[in-house]
This record gives sequence, C-alpha cells and structure tokens, in this order.
Amino acid sequence: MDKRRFLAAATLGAAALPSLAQSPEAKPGPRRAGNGPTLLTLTGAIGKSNRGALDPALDQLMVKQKLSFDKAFTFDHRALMQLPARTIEPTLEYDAKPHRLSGPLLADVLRAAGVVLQDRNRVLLRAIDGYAPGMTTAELQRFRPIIATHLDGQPLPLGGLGPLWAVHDADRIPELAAKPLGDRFALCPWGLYHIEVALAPA
Ligand SMILES: Nc1nc2c(c(=O)[nH]1)N[C@H]1C(S)=C(S)[C@@H](COP(=O)(O)O)O[C@H]1N2
Ligand SMILES: [Mo]
Repeated sequence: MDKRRFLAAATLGAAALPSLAQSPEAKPGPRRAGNGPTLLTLTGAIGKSNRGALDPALDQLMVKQKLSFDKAFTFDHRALMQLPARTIEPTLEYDAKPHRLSGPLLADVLRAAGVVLQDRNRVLLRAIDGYAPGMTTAELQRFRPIIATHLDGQPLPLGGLGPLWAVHDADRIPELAAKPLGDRFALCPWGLYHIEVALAPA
C-alpha cells in the first residue's frame, strides 16, 4: 500500500479496509512494475518483460514513431525511484550553469530489465519528439548516463526536460568537457520514453 492510499484508508477507518482491499483499484496490476503511468518502456534484447506486444490501436505515440515489439519491460516513476539514485552536476548548455540532476544509472535500468550488455549492443534512446540517439556499449561505459528524474531537487516536468532525461556528467568526462558547451549533450534526449536494446550485426 502506498502512502497516499494508506492515509486514505486511515481516514476512512478500519471498517472501510475490507472493501478497499477488494476494490480492483487497490490491487496491483499483474503486469505492472508499479501503480503509476508507464514512463519508460524497454524493448529489444531484454531479459525480463512485464507487458506484451505493441497495441496498434492504443499505443498511439509508439505507433506513430513506428515501434514494433512483442514484449517489453516498463517502469513507472516509483519503479525508477526504487533503483539506487546517482547525482551529477554538469554545466548545462541551456543556461551555462551547473545543475544538480539525479536518477538511476542507465546501466542499472538496463540491468533491472534483464539486459546483459555485450560489446556489440547498441541502445537507442528515444524521446517523445522522435529524437533518438544511439549509444554503443563502449559509449555507455565511458559516459555513464543517468536517467534523471529530478533537476535541482524538483521532479522533471513533461513540457520541460522530463519526465525523464538521459544525461551525463559532461564536466567530469574529459572527452566531453573538451568540447564547446553546445556540443556536449547530443546523446542526451530529454523527454525520454523508450529504450531499444539492439544487437549490432556481427
Ligand atoms: N528530445 C530531444 N532531446 C535532445 C535534442 C532534441 O532535439 N530532442 N537535441 C539534442 C542535441 S543535438 C543537443 S545539442 C542538445 C540540445 O538540443 P535542444 O536545444 O534541441 O535540446 O539536446 C539533445 N537532446
Ligand atoms: Mo546538437
């Protein structure tokens, strides 16, 4: 039971608990990692799944962006918050100021979906606007991006850089810090919602 539901149950009193326990709303969905809307869907070479195939009728954004999959692993905000969080403080190109960003490492998100990265893997990080940079396993290990959920302590908003932003600590990665500010974040999609784990041709 989450805190909000716990408080609601406490307000209603103990007598309300049996019916609350029976309401469909109170039951965790069998295929869901949490109770909130899915924020991130992983497809491709994943080792675990908690949802089935793309629904051509209802998965409208994914249909428009021509995704196709027969299974996926999804995270809601809470499932992402349950992974160990890392904080980085890169200077952002948008205002040339350092900002505190926190969230799980992309590597840990992949691991939670049962991905075992090999040298010839590529991950495609797809954003809501269709921007979809690919990263090789080597780049992933060099840049160690996080899936940021918070900026300066506030949840990242949809409409801004969120709800998720794959971003790295550019100031502390010499190969990136050597570039002009405007060239450091090309592999950092804001509005990230889908990750495809691909196997490069051998
Ligand atoms: N969702 C999304 N993320 C993005 C981009 C984009 O077009 N869409 N552009 C990338 C590039 S090429 C750069 S240099 C930086 C800044 O681009 P932006 O001003 O479009 O955010 O964000 C990166 N992340
Ligand atoms: Mo760019």
